[in-house]
Amino acid sequence: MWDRLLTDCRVATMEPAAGNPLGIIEQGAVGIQDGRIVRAGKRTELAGYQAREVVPLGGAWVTPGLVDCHTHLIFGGNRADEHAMRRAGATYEQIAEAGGGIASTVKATNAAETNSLLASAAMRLDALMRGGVTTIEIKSGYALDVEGELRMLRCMAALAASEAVRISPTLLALHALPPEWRDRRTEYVALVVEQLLPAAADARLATAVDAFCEGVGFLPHEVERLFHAADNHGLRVKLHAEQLSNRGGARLAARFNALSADHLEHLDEAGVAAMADAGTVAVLLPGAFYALQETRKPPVQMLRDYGVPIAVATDCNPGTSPLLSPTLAMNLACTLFGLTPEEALAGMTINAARALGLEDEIGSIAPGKAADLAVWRVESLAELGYWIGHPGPERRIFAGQDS
Ligand code: DI6
Ligand code: FE
Repeated sequence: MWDRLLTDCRVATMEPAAGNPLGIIEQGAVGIQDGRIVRAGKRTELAGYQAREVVPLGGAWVTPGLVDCHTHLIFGGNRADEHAMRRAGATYEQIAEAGGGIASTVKATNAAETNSLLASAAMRLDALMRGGVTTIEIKSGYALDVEGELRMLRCMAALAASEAVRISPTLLALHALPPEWRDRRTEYVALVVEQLLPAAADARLATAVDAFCEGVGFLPHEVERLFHAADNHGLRVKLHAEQLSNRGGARLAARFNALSADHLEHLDEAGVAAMADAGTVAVLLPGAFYALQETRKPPVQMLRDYGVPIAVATDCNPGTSPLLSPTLAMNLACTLFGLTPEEALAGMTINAARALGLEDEIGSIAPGKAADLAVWRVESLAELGYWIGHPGPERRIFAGQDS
């Protein structure tokens, strides 16, 4: 006997079939057992199965729970003051050079008690979860010393234990050079590569490693050292690449079989081709594009032409994307980057799962996968990327349970 049978619903399995890219099942039903999906199909096909609880959904849409595959959710303070400075004409780089930007969040993060860091992150997490998120990637990167970065990773483990959400922890090892290391770049990279990364890997606190490959961040040869170390410690890699300029980051990431390259506004054809060959997912972050009032868009058509899977994420962070709504990220991806509503939905489900290396576990409604689902009271799926900040699903099901 199954635990639950969701019935009288329309299901977007996100398992593509011929002529049915979203794997839609009209008049569908979904069987759940031990927190996993046992079967999805026509309600008539599933009618013969017994379930302890039958949940009629009155024609609502069921999708996989949303996957936010790129966030910097944990940080102290916020940067509303910079929002004002930017309105007065300052650029992100100018603010960073004047000691604001990431450096100011690092100060606030390191000054915060662990409990208050957790409380503020939980508040943001709650907003994203109410928006339909059932899996979230969180990056460290706002401590910039060994103990502090490990503390950020431990906060992720604590949130995973206390909240009804799956957390994919990423060590954002090379985010910004701390000012006190200004004249010792190489030594800082060595500290990260030789001490921080091995400590995080040994303690199993992170599953992937990331870096900010940019003029205001780290250069490709520095990122390469980090990626070699990640390989040696069995950690997957991801990269903030070609956000503000083209540094060849996407090609570098692809050479290391990266799970994803993220941002990509300045991505060129060589980068797209390399990503296609490596199966690296393109993670688009329209919240940062919007907040920075960028004008150069990622090459979406070229990504499509080369068959690079496209994901969409909030990039929730205090500096460039204070975005707390997954469906608003989908809307922005459609409106600003020209994704179709279907692409935006795939971008926050199956392709986001791929960007985390979790495509066997989550991201679509298929037998054996986690029963992480969202039930939407909408007429059509296009509404998810249509409302400018949809309030979220009517029900959010995590590991088979309403939460
Ligand atoms: N790229 C971003 O958009 C964020 N980090 C990064 O590497 C910005 C982080 C911040 O400004 O606090
Ligand atoms: Fe980011």
